[in-house]
Amino acid sequence: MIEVKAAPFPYKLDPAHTALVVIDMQRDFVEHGGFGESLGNDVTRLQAIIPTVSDLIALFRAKGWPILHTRESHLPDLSDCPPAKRNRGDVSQRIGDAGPMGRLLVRGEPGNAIVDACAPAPGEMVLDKPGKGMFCHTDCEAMLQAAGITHLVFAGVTTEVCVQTSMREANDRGYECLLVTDATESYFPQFKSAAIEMLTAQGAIVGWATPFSTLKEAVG
Ligand code: TIU
Repeated sequence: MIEVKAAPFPYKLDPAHTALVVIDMQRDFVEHGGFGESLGNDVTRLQAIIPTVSDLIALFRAKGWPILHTRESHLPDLSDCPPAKRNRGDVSQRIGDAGPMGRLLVRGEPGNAIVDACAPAPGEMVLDKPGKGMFCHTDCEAMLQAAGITHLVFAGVTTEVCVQTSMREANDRGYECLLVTDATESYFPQFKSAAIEMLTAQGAIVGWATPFSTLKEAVG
């Protein structure tokens, strides 16, 4: 076990059974004209973490540890997008509507691609998910079990929406979870800090949090 300094106390990382989960680093959330902007958000806030997420991915590649990339996406016929999700935000620019990067949040469209700096390499796991959480209506649990994964290191966007939901789902399924604090971002700084506090409070009720430099130092 590798001990990583973290909040609220050291996280024990099992190097043979740990995967990096990079949540939704898609053009739809970080570039102009995508789904994130259609919801009224300032997407430039999220662009700041791209170099750190890229360095984190490089660290896991150098170690030979598995990486799972998720994409929030819907089928072209939107049969996996319930009205409870589609009828939110600006109704003139809903999921499935045409935008400058193709149809918003639709699988295979240019805007649905992961940004180049964080793009999956051949052989890495890629998971399309229709919800916020990575276990909802996906094969995530089977994929992780097949790879023998018990520990998950989280990065990506947005902290309090898809990252937090996925981390909560993972903890409920028995995974030991660590969030890399400068490899995740929110459109709302106060929501990011609140999410990290909520996840780590009460003796790591959901999991642990640490910055990238601390993780890198620990794993060597
Ligand atoms: N809106 C927002 O903050 N996030 C999302 O809709 N999806 C993800 O977090 N990936």
